[in-house]
Amino acid sequence: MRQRRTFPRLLGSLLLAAGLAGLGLTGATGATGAPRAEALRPLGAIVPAPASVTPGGAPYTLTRATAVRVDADGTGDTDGRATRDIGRYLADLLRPSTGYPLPVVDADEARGGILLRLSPGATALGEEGYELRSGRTGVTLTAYRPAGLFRAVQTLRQQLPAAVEKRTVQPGPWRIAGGTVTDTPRYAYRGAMLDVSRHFFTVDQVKRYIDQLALYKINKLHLHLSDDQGWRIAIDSWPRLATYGGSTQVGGGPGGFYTKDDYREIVRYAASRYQEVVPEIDLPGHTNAALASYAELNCDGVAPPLYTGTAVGFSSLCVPKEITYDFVDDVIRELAALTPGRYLHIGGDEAHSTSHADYVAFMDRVQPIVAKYGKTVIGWHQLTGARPAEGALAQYWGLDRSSAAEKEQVAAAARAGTGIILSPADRAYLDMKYTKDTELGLSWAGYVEAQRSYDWDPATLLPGLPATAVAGVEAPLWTETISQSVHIDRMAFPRLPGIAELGWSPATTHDWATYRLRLAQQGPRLTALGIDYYRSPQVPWAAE
Ligand code: NGO
Repeated sequence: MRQRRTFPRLLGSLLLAAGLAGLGLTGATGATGAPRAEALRPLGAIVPAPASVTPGGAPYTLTRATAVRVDADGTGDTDGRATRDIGRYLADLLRPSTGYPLPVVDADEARGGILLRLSPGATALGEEGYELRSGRTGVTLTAYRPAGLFRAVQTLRQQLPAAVEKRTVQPGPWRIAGGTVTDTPRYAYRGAMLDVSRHFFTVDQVKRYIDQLALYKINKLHLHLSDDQGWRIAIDSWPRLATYGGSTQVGGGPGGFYTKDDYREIVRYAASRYQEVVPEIDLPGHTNAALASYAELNCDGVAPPLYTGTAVGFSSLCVPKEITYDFVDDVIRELAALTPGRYLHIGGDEAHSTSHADYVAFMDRVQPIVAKYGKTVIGWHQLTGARPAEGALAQYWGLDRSSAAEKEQVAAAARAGTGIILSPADRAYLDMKYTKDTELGLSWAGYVEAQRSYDWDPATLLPGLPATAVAGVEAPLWTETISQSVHIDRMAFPRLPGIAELGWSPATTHDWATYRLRLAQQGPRLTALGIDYYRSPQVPWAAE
């Protein structure tokens, strides 16, 4: 690969300031009184910030004659299917607003236009990296692997005016600034979690969120599939889990569950957006829905009623009973068989009604079951109080004000080899209220405004944590107060893009003062996508 220039903070700020001044902000009117077309977005003024940007040369302008060309003789996509699918995805994104035909063709059937190519030589780009080159005659997206091309498409999309996201024909012009972006992610794990247990969300609602996550290069979709208030995945060997345990939700609504085909459809759709589904069955606490469905899982043999409140920490599987492990084995076997991804999340948080000794004994038995079915364990960071299996990841959800001892327990596990996913609740939890006036959400971890959620460094958050132990970041969205897509939109945006940037962009680009300007330009794009985001007063939102 060619020499790369990193995007130093000062240069970045200057370019951005100059570029944003030139943007002239949509909605302003020119001398004639007509709305001024959005000026050219400076190369790299996107979210997440790219690793390396070299602006220069003439922009490329999409026209009615533009073709999307695919060249798929590359590594890992010998029949060209993945590359062609990404080309189609791109054309589908651009057609409604541009009104152009944008045929998807083999690379040698046309010239110029937008070329998507896999290059077997571009190993330095890794799984998800890409290069975007834009000039007068065309745009070329190059990657080593299909996932890299998919990420490149998101960059190209964000370089175009926000109106490109609309579903009706818009005036244009559709220009992409000239130059080269070379980009690889800082962390391999960049997740978003959706709690479908407290409130159930349909397959279509999950797909909507997947599409939103794709725009910010998220690559893991963690589904919190079971909790006290609802069991959301069909398990053939224990059918009442879903049919009875899934029959309600917080507040007493009808709940719901995914059939195995529903779940496969979510997995397939996520994969088409290069997101790996990480299913979670929360154990041994947060299990009231299961305990209510099968009396024999309870130590006293009596099934509790279904639960529709929001308290935590009151339920536990019966650690001494053998049937508990038959149950866990069956559930993990069936879920692992449905899940092509590497991970299986076993919860492990707030097991307040399980003794420490029982908790450790339980985790000693359950982690090998996950391994037996070919998956890698993820647990909430309380797992570090037991004996995390080799290769396991622990998901840290503590706070600035968490005790030094709790933080050290996690850091020590990391030094002993456990990988860490960072989801500090007072930064990364999307269900925390922004301010005291936020209608939705909780506030037990504090208020989390846009700046607070962005302004931390995954590498230094936990004292004594080796930088190499950080697998990445994840933004969880718990849904005690959230029951509709518009609620998801309002809580995830604008914080989700910030967490996504922490996961993707090099530490050298981390700077709130310049980030907020790039974020401000996302406003009209989110609106064009139909996302009614929280207008944080900390961000100088671009006019719409
Ligand atoms: C905690 C708790 C969840 C709540 C959430 C609400 C974890 C890991 N366990 O996070 O059950 O839904 O807070 O913010």
